[in-house]
Amino acid sequence: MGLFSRIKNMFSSKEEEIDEELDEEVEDEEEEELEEEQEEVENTEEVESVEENYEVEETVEETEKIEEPKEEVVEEELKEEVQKIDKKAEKKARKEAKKKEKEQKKLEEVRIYEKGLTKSREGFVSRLANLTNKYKKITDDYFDELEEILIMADIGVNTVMSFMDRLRDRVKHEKIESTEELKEIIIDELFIIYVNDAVLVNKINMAEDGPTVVLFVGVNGVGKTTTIAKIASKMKKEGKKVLLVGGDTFRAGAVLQLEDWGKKIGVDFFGKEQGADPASVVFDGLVKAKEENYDVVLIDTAGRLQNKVNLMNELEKINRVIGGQIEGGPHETLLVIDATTGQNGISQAKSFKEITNITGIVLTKLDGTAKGGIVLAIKDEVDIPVKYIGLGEREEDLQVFDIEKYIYGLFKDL
Ligand SMILES: Nc1nc2c(ncn2[C@@H]2O[C@H](COP(=O)(O)OP(=O)(O)O)[C@@H](O)[C@H]2O)c(=O)[nH]1
Ligand SMILES: [Mg+2]
Repeated sequence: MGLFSRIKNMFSSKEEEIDEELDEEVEDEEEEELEEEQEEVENTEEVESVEENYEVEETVEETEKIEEPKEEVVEEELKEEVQKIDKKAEKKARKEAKKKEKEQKKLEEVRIYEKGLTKSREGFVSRLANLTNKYKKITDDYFDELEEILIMADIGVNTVMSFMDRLRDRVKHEKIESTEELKEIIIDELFIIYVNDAVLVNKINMAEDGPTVVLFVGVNGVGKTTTIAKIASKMKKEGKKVLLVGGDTFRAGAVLQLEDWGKKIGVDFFGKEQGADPASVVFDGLVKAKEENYDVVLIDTAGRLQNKVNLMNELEKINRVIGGQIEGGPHETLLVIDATTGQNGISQAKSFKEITNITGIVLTKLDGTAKGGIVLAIKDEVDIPVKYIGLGEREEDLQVFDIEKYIYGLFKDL
């Protein structure tokens, strides 16, 4: 079975699988509870034996008084029994609710990918499907059209070229004749472009001790500030103490925009007036973060790419300030790219990679393009892991990037 078939099976039978997973979790919990109960029983037994002794003494002394207190004891025991049963029912209901919640969350994530990739599915993926119907047999014309579709999908010319070479090789060696048969191989090969022996890191690198510093870079309008707000809100929900730092002091309103986001999501903000030196804002922000024990500091920056040297100097200065304040910082430098800008976004990634150490990419607005192939081009042409993707404007639409959900979301109807 091909890679894609496995992924497809995984998600279309997702509900069953989640059930199994959850059952296992619930079983573990049940075991723990059983142990707890056993302990409780042991404790109760001890108490009872003490009571018995006590009763015996009493019996010897005052026989007549026995009746009354014993009834009380029985009543008490009954009450306890009822309470235990109530507690058990309550626990069970809680467990069920928890199970349902987890199930919902996992399905919701797959759904967000499906929904966010609708335009791409209706765009380049449906062109792929039509191609298979148009050509039943693999011909040179078929290959030409396939190449064009993939290039149009923002996969990138170089990536498509080497992809086509591999595909032609496989067709020859495996003696594949029908386009239907090739369809799945195409998806597998696209998947391989991304995975390609690399260890897939999509987790944010967190500091072991002290605040984790994440620097956000990228040109104007790509979605830096809103991405910071979405990530901050997620981290806050995980119980982290988050500080937003308004390092984009260049544009009017940029500082205020981040401050407003902070208020909206209930996360602290540090910033100065428009025009202030970004490095000094970062410096003072980090002093505050250390003094007040923040877990995570998310720094917004201005993205003026028209002057590369300027931008490089500014980022260098900011990096020096961070490194001087926080050992090992910045722990991540995330480049934000707008997926709707296609090859332009790829050029931005290459430029930024030259001027600073980018550790991950946030690819926003994938919901807004019919050419969702840019993820593959980034991997192949820039070789920086995509850590988050934006599949819409809501907070939950920013998802940790998952290649399997992505491939499923794109090709599920093929
Ligand atoms: N549809 C869509 N819109 C997005 C996404 N991410 C950001 N945006 C929008 O892009 C616009 C610019 O975002 P902003 O954060 O101000 O960009 P910045 O200049 O890089 O800070 C805003 O209207 C955002 O709501 C996404 O994943 N999908
Ligand atoms: Mg901004």
